[in-house]
Amino acid sequence: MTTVPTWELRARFARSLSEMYGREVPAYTTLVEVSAQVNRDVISRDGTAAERFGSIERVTAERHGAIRVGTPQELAQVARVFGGLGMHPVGFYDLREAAASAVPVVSTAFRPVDADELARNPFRVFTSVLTTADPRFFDDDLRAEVEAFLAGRVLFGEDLLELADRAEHEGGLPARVADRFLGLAVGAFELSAAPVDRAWYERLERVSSVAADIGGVSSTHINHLTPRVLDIDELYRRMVARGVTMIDAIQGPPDWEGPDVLLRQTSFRALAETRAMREPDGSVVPGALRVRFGEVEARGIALTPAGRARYDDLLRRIDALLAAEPSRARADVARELWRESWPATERGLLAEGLAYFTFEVAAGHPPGRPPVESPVALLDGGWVTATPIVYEDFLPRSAAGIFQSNLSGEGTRHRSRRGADHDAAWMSAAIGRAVHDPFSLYAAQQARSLDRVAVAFVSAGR
Ligand code: OOG
Ligand code: NI
Repeated sequence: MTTVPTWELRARFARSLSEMYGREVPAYTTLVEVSAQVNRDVISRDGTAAERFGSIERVTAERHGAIRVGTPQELAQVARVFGGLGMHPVGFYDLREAAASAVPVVSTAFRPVDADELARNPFRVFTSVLTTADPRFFDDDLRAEVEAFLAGRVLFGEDLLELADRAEHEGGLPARVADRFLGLAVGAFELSAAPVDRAWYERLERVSSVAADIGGVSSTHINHLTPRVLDIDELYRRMVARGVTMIDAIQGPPDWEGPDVLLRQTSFRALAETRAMREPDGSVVPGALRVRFGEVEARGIALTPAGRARYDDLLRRIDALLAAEPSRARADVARELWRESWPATERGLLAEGLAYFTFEVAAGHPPGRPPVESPVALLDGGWVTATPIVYEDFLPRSAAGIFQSNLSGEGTRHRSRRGADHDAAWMSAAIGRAVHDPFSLYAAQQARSLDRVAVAFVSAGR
């Protein structure tokens, strides 16, 4: 029997999830259609330059999802499911202080880490876990009640987890077993028809609607699925023209003439969905919850720690300028500052050590061996080509914006209490697997390419 390799399991999982989510949230299908149109138009406008950050096949198939779980145990189980799909935890995001409203979660993203695997299918899932141990959100009594509720539910059955482990150990699954694994995996993220206990849900909602979405129900569900688009400003205009109410801005770096860096995202709230509600008297009545939404993103070059520090500093300066002159449009202020402080070319980013690239020996390079070593000197001398490494991760501030646009009320956060210490090490221990540092992954990819270049020049005896 033929084996379905890991990357194909992941690609099929992303496709089935997309079909399921399209049935559940029809506005998602519209978003995917408009994104595909924009991508086709950009390709015919810009030709191969449009594929600088990934082939059109990759970009068209590319999605990220978001899910939320309640406990470290559930997180460890999710990690097993994603492990079977070749997706590993990368990065730590602390959203507890990042938004104006209360968001009691910390997060990581599960994604492929090897360049080849990313090129085959880059599916990633932003995964958050409820911080029940954080006294700023939960007092001792509520914490005990939430934890007891969560301990009593099963999100992922034993058979699903065993198949995931097998897929991980064997690097794939036999075809028929693969169908079963993917069916169970997609099913685990489907919106449940089970009645929601209204009183319990509303109690958690007073802490945060994110707490209610996670701990107020007996299953998990995909919260959103995000396609990738090559021109997000054009996408935004087309969605508005179709009458979709978008959030009032595109988050992340501004629209400008230089190279795209990191990640730009925008979103809209999906419609309320019918959910059965169990009332305190035991009766079940139709109700509605509005918890999901549509999001779309454009991706650019991955930044080095120095590049990221400059980016974060620019955001602070934009905030300060806007605080001083609130009547100005954020996008204009951002573009102006950007032009002053950000290199306008990929070469500029490389020369200032702000972004990551992969290097290859250039066709028609000068004879002999390069007399220089620095990547930018190799590039300038015509020895190598430099291709940007795409940013594969998330931005805490944009993530907080997404959560924020999804919240129905402020919630409550006791700022006077000390928060629970949750960091990347806590996350690794909870998951039972090391959480990768995104910068190290990009740096290693760049370093490997430089090694290959060095070996090529030496072994050619040049
Ligand atoms: C996740 C929000 C973060 C993104 O794209 O930054 C996110 C959530 O709402 O659960 O998906
Ligand atoms: Ni998202």
